[in-house]
Amino acid sequence: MTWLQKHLDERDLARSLRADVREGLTATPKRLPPKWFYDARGSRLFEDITRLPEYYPTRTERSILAGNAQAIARITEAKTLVELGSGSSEKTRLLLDAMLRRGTLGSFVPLDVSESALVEAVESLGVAYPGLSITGVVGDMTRHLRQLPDGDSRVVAFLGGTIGNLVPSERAAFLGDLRAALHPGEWLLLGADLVKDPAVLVPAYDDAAGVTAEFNRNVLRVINRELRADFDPLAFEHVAVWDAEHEWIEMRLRSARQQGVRLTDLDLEVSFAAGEEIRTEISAKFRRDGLDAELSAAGFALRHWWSDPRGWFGVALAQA
Ligand code: AVJ
Repeated sequence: MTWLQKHLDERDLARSLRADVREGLTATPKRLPPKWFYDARGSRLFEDITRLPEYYPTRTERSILAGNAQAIARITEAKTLVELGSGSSEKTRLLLDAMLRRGTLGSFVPLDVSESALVEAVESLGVAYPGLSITGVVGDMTRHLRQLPDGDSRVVAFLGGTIGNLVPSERAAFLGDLRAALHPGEWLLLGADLVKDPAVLVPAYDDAAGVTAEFNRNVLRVINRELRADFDPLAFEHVAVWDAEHEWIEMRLRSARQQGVRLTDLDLEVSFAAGEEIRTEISAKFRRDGLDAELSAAGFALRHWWSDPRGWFGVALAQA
């Protein structure tokens, strides 16, 4: 059986896009939040990224989950699996299979801002897992955690390293809210990309085929369409830099020349100096100890930690 719960509609999304773009493009330095990459084309480009030779996180996390899904099912005895930012829910199948084999699991609750991606995932999972109750929640994981369906023995999976899109203060707020939404004893399964040689990190965000560059520029195409703006995406260069102090990758779009952009629906004109950059994403990289401290500060206890042989990606299982 499948269900859909909506906490966001087109109008909420349009409103928050307008606010984010106005705020970000009138700030110094300019910035745009990464959540607006993911329209249908952006989601497809991200799927392409996950298959690039340089982009190791997805396949590394998948190998960790494949090797430990059974242990995760045994330790958590999950009755409900919640997945935040589920996208296509592909890696989730590893967890669902293990939890179903264990015999504890009754429901799956994927949450995503993209209704189309969610509906697609819910429908294909509904066919693959006919005995499972699946409730798709259209929502923003930083705003709608309290509206997650209540249950018992829930495991909240937040995979892919998406926690790295948040700066430390945002992570503290997010983890605190998540802890507050859970009952003591429930679980967080968290995937985090780890600090490593920048010679590995940077190409993962600046691939030879230019897919990440197109993904990055896609936010400008989204703004053009949704806010009737006239960005020339090809007049912005893709930039990926390793910030060693903050231990995060920063993606930026660098204006190739002095130019003006009109955003009709915001009644806003924005000018760019030659070489001026918009920060479009941070992707923070973690160390086990740092993550342990952040989890503890939010009221979670780190119970298990799995990594790959090269120590490139970490999966934490923490208990509320
Ligand atoms: C989906 C946020 C985990 O940070 O690695 C991939 C997004 N950006 N390439 C990441 C992304 C550029 C990705 N996350």
